[in-house]
Amino acid sequence: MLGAEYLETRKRLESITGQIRTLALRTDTPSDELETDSVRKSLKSPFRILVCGEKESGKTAFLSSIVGQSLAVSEQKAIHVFGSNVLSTEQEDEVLGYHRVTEVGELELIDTRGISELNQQELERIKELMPTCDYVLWIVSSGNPWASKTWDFLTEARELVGMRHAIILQQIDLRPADDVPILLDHLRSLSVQRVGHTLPIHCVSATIAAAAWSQTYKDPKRWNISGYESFESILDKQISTSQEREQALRHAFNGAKIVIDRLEVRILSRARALRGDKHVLQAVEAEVERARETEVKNARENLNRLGSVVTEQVEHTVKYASKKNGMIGTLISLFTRGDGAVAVEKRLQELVSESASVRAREIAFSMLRQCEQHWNIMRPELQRKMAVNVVDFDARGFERKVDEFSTKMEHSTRHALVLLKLRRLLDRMMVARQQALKRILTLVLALVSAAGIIGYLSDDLHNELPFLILGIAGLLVLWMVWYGKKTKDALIDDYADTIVDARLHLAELIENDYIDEVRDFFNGYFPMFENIRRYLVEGDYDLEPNTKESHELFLKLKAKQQDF
Ligand SMILES: Nc1nc2c(ncn2[C@@H]2O[C@H](COP(=O)(O)OP(=O)(O)OP(=O)(O)O)[C@@H](O)[C@H]2O)c(=O)[nH]1
Ligand SMILES: [Mg+2]
Repeated sequence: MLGAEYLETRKRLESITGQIRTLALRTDTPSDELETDSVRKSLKSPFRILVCGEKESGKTAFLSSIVGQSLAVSEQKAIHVFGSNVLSTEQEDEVLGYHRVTEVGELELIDTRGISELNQQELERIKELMPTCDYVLWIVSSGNPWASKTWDFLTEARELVGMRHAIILQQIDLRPADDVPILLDHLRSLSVQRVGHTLPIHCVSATIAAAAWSQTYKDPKRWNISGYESFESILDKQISTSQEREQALRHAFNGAKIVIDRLEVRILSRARALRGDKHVLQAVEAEVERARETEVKNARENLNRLGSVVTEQVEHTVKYASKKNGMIGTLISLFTRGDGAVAVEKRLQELVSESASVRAREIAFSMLRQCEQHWNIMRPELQRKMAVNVVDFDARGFERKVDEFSTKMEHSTRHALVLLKLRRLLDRMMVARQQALKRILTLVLALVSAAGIIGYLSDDLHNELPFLILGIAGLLVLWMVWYGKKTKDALIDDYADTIVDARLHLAELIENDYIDEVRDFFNGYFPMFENIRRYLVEGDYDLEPNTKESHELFLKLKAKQQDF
């Protein structure tokens, strides 16, 4: 095919520019240099070949044999353009007709009416077309190669076509082979006369070339004999080295080069921006971590506050313990198994864990306020340095953390109280007291019983023994009351001291849980960084293939530069 080599180069350049445009679109990089009509034309414009010659010189037959397709039309127009482009740049009118013929591919073949039958307006129109053509071929038939009108027009139009024209000596099959050198000599001297130098001359026979075409292949022997083979290869070379064509490619190449350079800069600066964003995020995360560790370091104060909830409940618990060890409570416990210490401890646990929950809430809310303040200071700076939107403080998320914190600390305190085994002492003291009182009571009851029995068995109404025994029992009861009160007071005091002493121990027991929960509390920041992290990950995800692609395109483009 005509211009195959050039077309191959152009196709590759077109594909590279297409890829560059896609990448530019994907990375939001302006690619205006590749969107211009001139670039589009440089990469798309078909090869224009225009034929001129006398009537019946074989112009239509010549063009038809190039594509193996009859281009004869019945329309009586001076110019017929045959192209495959749906959007032709040529306007159809009474002088020019456009015919879509897919077989011509990247060519655009322009046939004209015989020169002697063209009026001035039509001649002017042909002259207008000439500078836009890759090649103008002057068709002369071997029967009449000195066709004067053709030579006159050639002379007139020589400035318009520059070096892009040649003579086609058509219908050579009608002449004996010996005549051809004579005709060529004649044509050469004519061209020197008319244009000052010898024009390229190609001897062809459209009839033989037409016979070379078959449905599926082109008979190489006939093609060779027809003269089309050598005509095509010469024209091919000329097209490939054509300055206009080279300039068109260079124009598109330059546009592509500007855009690829811009893309490289863009991708580089994006990579730099992403790296910067990553550092900013890391710095903010480090700052959050520092704030968290400071909070952990200052745990002691809050732990003491939490531990002190146990001392705050001393009064209530002692009151309850006192009730359990009061007269009625003690009497009941003397006759039943008694749950005194268990109930007191249960009450203590309830009171302590409830107020631990309230205290933990206070602590968590103060951490929340601190975090909020901290975020409000960090946020504007972060936003200034980052392209992505930096979210507001996630108060809701942190409130959830407050709930979690207080629930966990409530559980932890309850558990720690169990581990403290405060009940043991109370239990021991209460059991000892109850046993002593039980023994005294038994003795009182025995004395009362003995007094009763003696009184019953004695006939002497004035027997004083039973009354004496009853008196002793009465004294014993009084002593029991005194002893009960004394031991109760001692027991309550001891228990209160134990609880007060437990404060520090409690703080120690909940320390690890407290630190874990503080650390977890600061995880409330995580969702606020999520969109930034996603943005960075997506940026990285795009960046790598984009960088790779832009490098590849750059190299491909560089390689293409060698072609012209
Ligand atoms: N023997 C032979 N005859 C040819 C050849 N090329 C064309 N002819 C004949 O020459 C005549 C004119 O051919 P066309 O191709 O119509 O010539 P044209 O220059 O287009 O003529 P107009 O459009 O009328 O100006 C036709 O009868 C063709 O069959 C050839 O290579 N060899
Ligand atoms: Mg014709």
